[in-house]
Formats: sequence, structure tokens, C-alpha cells
Amino acid sequence: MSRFSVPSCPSRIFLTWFLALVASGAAHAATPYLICEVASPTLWPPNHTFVDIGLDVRYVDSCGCVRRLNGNQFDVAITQDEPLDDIGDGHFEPDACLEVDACGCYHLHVRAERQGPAWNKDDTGPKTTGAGDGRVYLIVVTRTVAGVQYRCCATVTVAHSQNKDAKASVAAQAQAAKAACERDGTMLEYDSEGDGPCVVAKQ
Ligand SMILES: [Ca+2]
Ligand SMILES: [Ca+2]
Repeated sequence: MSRFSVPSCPSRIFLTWFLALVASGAAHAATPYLICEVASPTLWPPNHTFVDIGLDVRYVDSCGCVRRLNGNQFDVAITQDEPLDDIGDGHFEPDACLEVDACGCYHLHVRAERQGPAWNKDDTGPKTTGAGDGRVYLIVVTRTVAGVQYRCCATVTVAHSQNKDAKASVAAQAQAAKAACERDGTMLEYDSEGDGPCVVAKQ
């Protein structure tokens, strides 16, 4: 006599339901994704110093397991919506610097600065080539797993001033930049890392 017998009807129903449940779960395995967060999404005052923005990158796999990534486990690009060196922004370059320390921990430093006012004090005409409406830094992190590239986006802003309208304006710019990045990887106009050496000090 076989050790295994055909299940009774209620048991067969349960077995069918269980197998269907397992199959359903396999078919709906979640798509992996990246999470990017910064501890300092807004910088003030605009004193041209580098600030470690506390970039935190996590990878969520198809099982929902969350892993914090070290700096050697992803690529990062940082761009901004203002030139690196223009009128009224202190003439410091580069404006971002990514360091990976001996322990593999990463530190993304961003310069706390933005362009000066868009108009001369007597309102006789434009003073800068930019709008002077606050600076947005866009951080784009990518990671490739089994030939598939995943992306996440975060922003850091430096408002033109601390009044309500200036802060709302730069927040709206950041929101739009993040949405475009998440949609199709769109970056901002200027490469924050520029061509200069990565030195975490005011130059
Ligand atoms: Ca600069
Ligand atoms: Ca801007």
C-alpha cells in the first residue's frame, strides 16, 4: 500500500486553493526598486560651504527585502539648474563632491549657495544670466541588477531667500525636477561636479 493516498474531496479543494495561491504569489512578485532620501533636503544659509546631505540609498528586492547600499553599489549623478560659477554665487567650484570612505560609506557634499538677485537694486535690468529664483540640485542614483537598471531621484534646494514665496518657488521647481527624473531620467542643465577636484572645503 502506498504511503500516499488521493486526498478526500475537501482536502483536494484545499490543495487546489493552496497551489493556486502559491502560483498567484509567484506571478505577482513585486518589481524591485530603489529608494533615495536625503537628511538635509534644504540648505541655508548660502555661505558656499559643502554640506554632507546625508544621502541614503536602499534597494527593495522582489521579495520586499530592504537593503541599505554602500557607495560602491550604485552610481550617482548630480546636476543643478544654475551655472556653477555665475554672478552673485561666490565663484566656487565644483558644487558637489561624492566621497566614499574606507568603510564603504558614502558622503555626498553639496555646496550651500545660489545665484544672487536677478535684478540690480535699482531694477535697471538683469544682473545674472539665471533667474535667481533659488537653486535645485537633482541627485540621480542608478543601480543595475541582472542587466536591469533601476533609478531613484532626490533633490536638495537652496532658496533665494527665506521669505515664503521664495521657499515655495524653489520647492515647486524641485518637485517638477524630481517628477521628470522619475518619469524618464531627465537631469538638470549643469553638472554639479564640474571639472574641478573634489575637495570638501570652501575653495
Ligand atoms: Ca558654484
Ligand atoms: Ca532655479
